[in-house]
Amino acid sequence: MTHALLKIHPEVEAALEKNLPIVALESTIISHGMPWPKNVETALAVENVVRKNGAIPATIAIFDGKCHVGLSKEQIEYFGKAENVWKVSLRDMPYVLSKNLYGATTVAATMRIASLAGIKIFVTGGIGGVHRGAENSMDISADLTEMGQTSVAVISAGVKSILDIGLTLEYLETKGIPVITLGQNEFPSFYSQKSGFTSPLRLDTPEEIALLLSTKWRLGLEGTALIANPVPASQEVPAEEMEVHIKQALAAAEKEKINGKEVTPFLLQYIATHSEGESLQTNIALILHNAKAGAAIAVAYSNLN
Ligand code: PSU
Ligand code: MN
Repeated sequence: MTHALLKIHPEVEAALEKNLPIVALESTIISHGMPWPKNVETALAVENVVRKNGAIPATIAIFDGKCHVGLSKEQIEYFGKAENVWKVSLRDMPYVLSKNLYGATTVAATMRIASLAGIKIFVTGGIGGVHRGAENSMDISADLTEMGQTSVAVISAGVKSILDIGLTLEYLETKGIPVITLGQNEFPSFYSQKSGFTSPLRLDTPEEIALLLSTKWRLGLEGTALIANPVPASQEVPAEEMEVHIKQALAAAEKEKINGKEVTPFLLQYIATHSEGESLQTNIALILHNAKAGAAIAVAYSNLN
C-alpha cells in the first residue's frame, strides 16, 4: 500500500510494480539552485538522459499536501518559475505539507520521499555538507544526517568547495557512509575532477557499484553510499579559479549576515553570477553526466534483484 502522503506518477507506479530501474531527482536544484530558464531546460534534459539510459525518472517535489514522485513537464516548469516555492529539507517537510504549500526538496528530503516510495537510486549535482567555518557556525547540512540513515544511493559530482571537503569526508566516515569515486582515485570537487583528497573508495563500473549497494543493504547497514562522479575534463573549471569566486561569495554572505537555509542558495547564486555563467555551464554538464551514471547504476541494481 502506498503511503498516504505520497502521490506517485502513474509511470513511476508502473515501473515500481515491475521492478524496473528508477532514478529519483531533486527539485531544490530547479527552484533554488539554478536561474530560469536554464533550470527548467536542465531538469527536462536530465529526465531525458535518464530515459535514454534505460531508467524511469522521478522528479520529486511537494504540493497539495502530498509528496509527489514523478512530475509532469508543466509541474517542472512551475517549480522553475514560481516565486512562492519553499526550499524544503527535513525540518520544513511537516510544515510545508500540512499547510499545502509548494516545496522544492533538498537532497535530504528527496531521499526520504524516494525511500518511502521504494526508489533506491537518486541523482543530484552536489550534496550539502559541512560548511567552511562550521566549527563556529555549526552549519552542517541535514543532507549528511539523512544520508546516514536512509537507504537510497546518492550520485553526485563530489562535494562543492563552498563546503569544507575534508570535514565533510570525516562526517561521512562517522556516519558509516561508503564514499566511492567512479573511475579515479581522487575525490572530485564538483567543478573540478580534483579536490586534493584521496577518495576513500574507488569503483570503475555500475555493476560493481550495484553489487556494493546490495551487499551493504543486505547486511542491514542502513544509509546511503555516496557515489562521486567526476565532471568531464572538457567541462572543468580549475579549482584555483573557483576558489577566487568562492572566497568572494563567502565574504559577501558574511557581510550580508546570511544564515540558516539561505546560505547554500546565496553562495550558489553569487558564484553563478560572478563566474559569468561558466559555473552554470559546468553545473549543467555535470548533472547530465551524473544522470547517465545514475541510470546505469539503477539498471545494474535492478538486474541484481
Ligand atoms: N549544492 C549544489 N546545488 C544545489 C544544492 C547544493 O551544488 O542545488 C542544494 C541541494 O538541494 C542540497 C541543498 O540538498 O542545496 C543543501 O542545502 P543546505 O546546505 O541548506 O542543507
Ligand atoms: Mn545549512
